[in-house]
Amino acid sequence: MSPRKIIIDTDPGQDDAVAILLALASPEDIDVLGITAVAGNVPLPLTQKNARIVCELAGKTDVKIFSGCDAPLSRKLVTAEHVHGKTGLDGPTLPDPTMPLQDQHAVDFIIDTLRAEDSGAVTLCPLGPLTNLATAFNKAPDIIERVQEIVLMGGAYFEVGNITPAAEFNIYVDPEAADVVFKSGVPIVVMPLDVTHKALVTKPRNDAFRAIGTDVGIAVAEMTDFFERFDKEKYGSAGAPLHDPCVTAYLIAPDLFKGRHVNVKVEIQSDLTLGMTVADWWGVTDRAPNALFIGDLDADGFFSLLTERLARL
Ligand SMILES: [Ca+2]
Repeated sequence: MSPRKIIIDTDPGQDDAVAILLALASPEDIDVLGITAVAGNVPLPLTQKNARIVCELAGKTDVKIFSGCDAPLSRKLVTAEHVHGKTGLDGPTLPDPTMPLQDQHAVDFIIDTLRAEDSGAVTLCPLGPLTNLATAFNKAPDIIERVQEIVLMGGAYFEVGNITPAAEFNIYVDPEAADVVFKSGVPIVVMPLDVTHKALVTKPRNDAFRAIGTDVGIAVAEMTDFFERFDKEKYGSAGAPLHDPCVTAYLIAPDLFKGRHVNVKVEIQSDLTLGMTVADWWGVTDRAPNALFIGDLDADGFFSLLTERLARL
């Protein structure tokens, strides 16, 4: 099989960085057509810069990186420096990037790519708020039916919220954009907190990254070290959850994951539960399934895949 063509839409973020590194380390499985940055964990000037820092760390300076939307469709941007640090990539000391940012807007790159490639040949992989995707779908509805699949990190159901009691960060930041995406009719695979909170970087797993001994291995160990203090304090968990790498790992090894085809709707009105992903896990409504909502993963298999692939960079 030829590698799957993808666009990574991202707001790096330490876990975004690891997701990108996994994709770039896996050319036999994944062909990264471009990386589009969006405002999220930190403001856009930092997310586009961090995307370039990560590609340079991987030694992949030919990857095309685009800057996208700097604010949600109709709300004020909420960021997450309390989790990711001031730069979004706090932890390792990494040099400022010298590789270029493309001139084209991320939204136009998404539109042009979907029109230029065969219909059904491109998968979209959002790792942040869904603003760039929704803007592209609103601007060019003809591209919607050309998307092969959307594999995204976002939402939560049994694990409930991390930014509010009801909502996960990516969906909460731009619930209207998430609503557009979940109503689009494109096949969607969702990596909610329900599964990402099972992908924990325990001490032995962090040691395994460090033991790779390369710049990439050490940087990933330092990033997950930094990231972990927040989750240890908040959840009392054994380490940092690697949210976004679940997306790129799914593209390589879908058998590591288990979920259900269910209906998912995004709350866009209530102040109390804004951005909640209401997943009909028990099939108690007649709403048609629109997403494969993942609930479990083989965590050991996931970390061995990740460590083995990162060692290639
Ligand atoms: Ca992210």
